[in-house]
Amino acid sequence: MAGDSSDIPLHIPDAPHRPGDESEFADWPWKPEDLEMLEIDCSAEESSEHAIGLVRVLGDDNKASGKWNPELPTEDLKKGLEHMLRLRIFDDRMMKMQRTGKLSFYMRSFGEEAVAIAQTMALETQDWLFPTYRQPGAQFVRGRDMVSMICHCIGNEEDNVKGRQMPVHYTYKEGRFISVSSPVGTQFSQAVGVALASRYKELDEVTITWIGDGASAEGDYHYALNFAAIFKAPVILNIVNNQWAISTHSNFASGLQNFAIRGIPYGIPSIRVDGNDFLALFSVTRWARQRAARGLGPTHIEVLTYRAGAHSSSDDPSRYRPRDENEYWPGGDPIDRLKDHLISIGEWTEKDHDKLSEKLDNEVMAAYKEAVKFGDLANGPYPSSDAIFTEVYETPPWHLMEQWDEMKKWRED
Ligand SMILES: Cc1ncc(C[n+]2csc(CCOP(=O)(O)OP(=O)(O)O)c2C)c(N)n1
Ligand SMILES: [Mg+2]
Repeated sequence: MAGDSSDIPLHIPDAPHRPGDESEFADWPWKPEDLEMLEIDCSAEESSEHAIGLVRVLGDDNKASGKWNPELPTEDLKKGLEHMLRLRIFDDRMMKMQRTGKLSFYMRSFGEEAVAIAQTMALETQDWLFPTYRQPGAQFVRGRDMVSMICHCIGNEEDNVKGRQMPVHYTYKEGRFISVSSPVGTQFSQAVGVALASRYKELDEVTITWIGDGASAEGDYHYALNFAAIFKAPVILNIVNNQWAISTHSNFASGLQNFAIRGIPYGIPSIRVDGNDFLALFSVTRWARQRAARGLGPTHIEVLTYRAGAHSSSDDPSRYRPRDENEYWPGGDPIDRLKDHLISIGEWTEKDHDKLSEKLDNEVMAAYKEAVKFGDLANGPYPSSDAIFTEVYETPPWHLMEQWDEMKKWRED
C-alpha cells in the first residue's frame, strides 16, 4: 500500500484493490429488519443509527420487508424497472456510438440506474432537480424525449443548449432538471439557494441534489450543508458514494469510511441507504420530501453504490482497479434486484424482461435515427458559433461585442 511503503512521512491512502488483485468486499451485516422508521421531526442525533447502518428493503433474496418498505403498487415498480432498463440500453448504445466516432464523449450510469430514477419517482413534479452527469435517468421520469437527449449529445442543430455543454451535461427546463455543470460540486450550494427561495415564497417545492463521493471533498459540499442546516432549507442532499472519483478511491475524499454521518455535526438528520435497492431509495427520499415539505428542513443521504463502468468514455478503469470488481459488490445490480423481486411476487417473467429489452432497444435505435436528421457529429449541421455570445446577457457588454465582431471577421476569412 502506498500509504505504508512511501518515503513520504504522510499517510497517503490507497485503494483496497488494484489491477491483478482479487476483489474482496466484506459481507454486509445490514438487513432490512434492522432499522425502524425515523420520526419525521427527528433530530440529527436521533438519526445516528441510520447514518451508521444501512436502510434496505430488498433482502439478500430480493424479497421486500422491514419498516422502510414503501409498499409501492406493482405498476410503479414496473415503471421503475422500465426506466432503469431504458437507461442501461440507451447508455450501451450511446457508448457504442462514441466508440464508432458518432459522439465525441459519453458517460454511463451503469450500476447506478436506481439512484436518480427511484429518487425522482419519489418526488412531486414541481420539485427541482440539481443533478450531476450521473443522474440523466431523472429525465426519463420527467418525460424528456430521447430524441432531444441524443441531439444534445451530438451537439447538432436541435441541441437545446446549442453546443454550449459537453455531451451528457443535460439541461431540461420543462422537467426542472437544472443544467449539469462540468466543474463538479457547484450544484450543491446552488440547490440550497433554490430551496431557500421556494421556502421564502412559501411554495410547495422541494429541491433535490446529488454530489459524488469525490466532489464531496470540495468546499461547495460543506457550504451547502451549513446553509441548509441554519436556514432549514427544504432540500434533499445526496452523496452518491460509488466508491470512486475517476482513478481515486473514495478513501481519498473522507477520513471516515462513512459519508452519511458527516451531516450530523451540521445538525442535519442523516441516513445511509442501499443505492442499488430501488425500494429503499424510494422510501428514504419520500420520507425526506415529507420532512422538507413540512418545514422541518434538510435531509442528508449517503447513497451507497458502486460505479460498475468506466468514469467516462475517456477512462480505462482496468488501469487502476480489478477488471471484475463490480461483480463482487455486495449490493449487486439494481436492475437484476428489482427484476428478481417482481419475479418473486409473480408479477414478472424472464420472457417479459426480454420483450421489454427488445422494445427499448428498438426505441433507442429509432430515436438515434430521428436525431441524426438534425445533424450528425461528422457532418453537422451544428448550432451557429454566434450561440457563444447569445442568450446570456440581454445586452452583451462591450468587451464581448468586440470579441463577437472579431469572430465574425475570422469566420468570413
Ligand atoms: C472542480 C473540478 N475538479 C476536477 C474535475 C475533473 N473531474 C471530473 S469528474 C471527476 C471525478 C468526480 O468523482 P465523484 O464526485 O466521485 O463522481 P462520480 O464520477 O463517481 O459520479 C473529476 C476529478 C472537474 N470536472 N471539476
Ligand atoms: Mg464517485
